[in-house]
Amino acid sequence: MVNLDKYFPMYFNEKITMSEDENIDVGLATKATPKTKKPKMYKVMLLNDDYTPMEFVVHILERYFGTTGSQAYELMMLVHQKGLAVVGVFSHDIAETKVMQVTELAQKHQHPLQCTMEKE
Ligand code: TYC
Repeated sequence: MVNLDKYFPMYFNEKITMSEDENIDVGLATKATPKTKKPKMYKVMLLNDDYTPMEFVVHILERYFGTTGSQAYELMMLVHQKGLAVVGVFSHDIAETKVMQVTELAQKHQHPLQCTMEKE
């Protein structure tokens, strides 16, 4: 039999030659933390005011929040009566974009409509 130790002494140190039992954990470290995290979600809210026309809010809800006309009307009335309502929940970037789009269109039409986001 070839005596490997003679040619490769560096591979035959104490550790390598331990019994299988003693070596069982070598190289088997596992990650305790998961590799993926679920994204934080953000509520986008509309606030009531006395001046923005109801039809404008309905239009906003249909255009940027994917509601049907009747869902939009119901949501608009909820904001109108309660003062505010969550109109959608999105990842940070999408929520930020919705807030910007609503705010820009409201400003363009000189309506004081407020749209904000908040971590869920
Ligand atoms: N209160 C407004 C009105 O009576 C309508 C309105 C609804 C405004 C919802 C803003 O987020 C809003 N014309």
